[in-house]
Amino acid sequence: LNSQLDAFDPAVLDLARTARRVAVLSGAGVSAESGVPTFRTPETGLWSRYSPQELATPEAWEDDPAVVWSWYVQRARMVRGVQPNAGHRALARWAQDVELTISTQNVDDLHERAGSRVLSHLHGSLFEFRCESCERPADRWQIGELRLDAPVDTDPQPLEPPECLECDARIRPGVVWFGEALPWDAFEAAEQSMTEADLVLVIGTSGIVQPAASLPLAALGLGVPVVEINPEATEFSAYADYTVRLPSGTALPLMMA
Ligand code: BJW
Repeated sequence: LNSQLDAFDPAVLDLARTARRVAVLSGAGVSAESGVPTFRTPETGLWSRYSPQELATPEAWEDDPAVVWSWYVQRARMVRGVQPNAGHRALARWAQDVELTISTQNVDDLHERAGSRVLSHLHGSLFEFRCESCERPADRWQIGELRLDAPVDTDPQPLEPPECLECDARIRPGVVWFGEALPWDAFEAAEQSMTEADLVLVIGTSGIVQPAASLPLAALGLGVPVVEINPEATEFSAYADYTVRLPSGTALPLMMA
């Protein structure tokens, strides 16, 4: 425990003790200890010829919708099969004592399942599907057919996306792909939470993907202290006031102890 506490600048522990309004920006790293691969982990199996960065694009969807659709169905199943970790749980506990907002780039629901209310899902959700043309949410039975509660298929076959009952276009995953706009309300709410906070935590994100990665800059500009929690150095490290080089499942419970 002592060696883990050595990873903290004492000022970080002071900030955590005294903060009243905490704004969190989380990324894939916060779910890594639950067993969810981060975005920069290479793909295997049916998807091995792509990287996740290539699959999460409108181009991949146009080229091979069945491959992209199957990837999202299996990822939704995979997330259903794992549990929130100590980092997610620590944030949910902390929100009982301070005003804490979570803006996440993650499309999983592990913050919610740990008991947090998420202010912004900046990149959408694995569990929302809509028509690519008329934007009508997919019908309940269509989602039921996907059997998202089933175990991950170890040898998945490409699966054609269902059709919209309204306009016959394809149903697509409710996530934000590269080149697509983020949901404006979610982005604005996240930005406001950063500027109104007295402590910002940037947890488990590589800080590469814009515009989400710029959100903490709004806080920095106002002199709000920003702490990065990530075992590795990132694009964001140079800007952070403090860095905690530990996995979030270790760091967050210690910060709240
Ligand atoms: C741990 C840990 C542990 C490990 N504890 N930590 C050039 C310059 C600037 C911008 C651009 C550019 N060229 C293109 C752009 C724009 C582009 C972009 O930013 N590209 C970059 C790659 C350069 N951005 C966009 O296209 C965005 N849209 C946009 O700009 O729209 C403009 C527009 C305006 C108006 C109209 C129309 C358009 C959209 C971005 C959408 C991103 N979507 C994805 C996919 C979501 C769906 C899905 O999941 O499939 O979101 S991409 C992917 O990256 C996903 C993630 O949310 C996002 C961020 O990744 P994250 O969370 O940081 O994960 P990793 O894997 O990168 O990092 C994990 C970290 O965890 C690492 O640091 C580890 O060390 C750490 N870690 N274990 C704590 N235990």
